[in-house]
Amino acid sequence: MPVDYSLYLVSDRSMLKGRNLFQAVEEAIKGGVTLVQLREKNISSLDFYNIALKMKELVNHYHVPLIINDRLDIALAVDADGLHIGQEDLPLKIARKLLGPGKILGYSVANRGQALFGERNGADYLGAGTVFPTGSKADTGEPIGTGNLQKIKQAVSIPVVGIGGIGISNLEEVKATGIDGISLISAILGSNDVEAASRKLINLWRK
Ligand code: TZP
Ligand code: MG
Repeated sequence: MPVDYSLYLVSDRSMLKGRNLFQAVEEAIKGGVTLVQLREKNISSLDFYNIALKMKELVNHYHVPLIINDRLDIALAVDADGLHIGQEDLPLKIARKLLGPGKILGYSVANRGQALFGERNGADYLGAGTVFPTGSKADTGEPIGTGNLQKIKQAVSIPVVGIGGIGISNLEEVKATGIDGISLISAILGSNDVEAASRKLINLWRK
């Protein structure tokens, strides 16, 4: 089935100010999120596995695919719909081989060269960024801006999603690059009304 990358939520429990992660993700899906990535740092494998198992059941109930950040073993263990890896995670080719051909494999890139490498080595989609400065990830490197985002999109034929600092205020500029979707943390999970924020973003994106 084709994947809808339009509004791609990346999870971050530190944004939730005590709110429940599963509830927040459910609200986001009701508002229009089309894809969910479970991203967990500093957590035991057992906790990650248990959260992933529950998250898969929740998002698949709404026919939304679940992507696991970084951890191939967790993705396989819960039979997630896909895996997202970065420049310092497992080599892309190895991840593709171990994940199998039927799963979605995402790859983080910051320039055209990395994008071409990703396309050649088995990525199904690219997460390009950070597009703008972001407070949600420490080690992003310099923002690439929408000019480079557009260059990345034009260099490859696989879907490209933009990530980093994207929200209502810069959505038009991001959309003008022709990319396939936007990937966000704080504009959704940092909002007091996760469902309303998601609805506003998807409506603007689809306008
Ligand atoms: N990878 C590149 S930027 C980023 C990640 C995970 C953080 C995105 O978060 P936000 O709050 O949407 O800027
Ligand atoms: Mg990673």
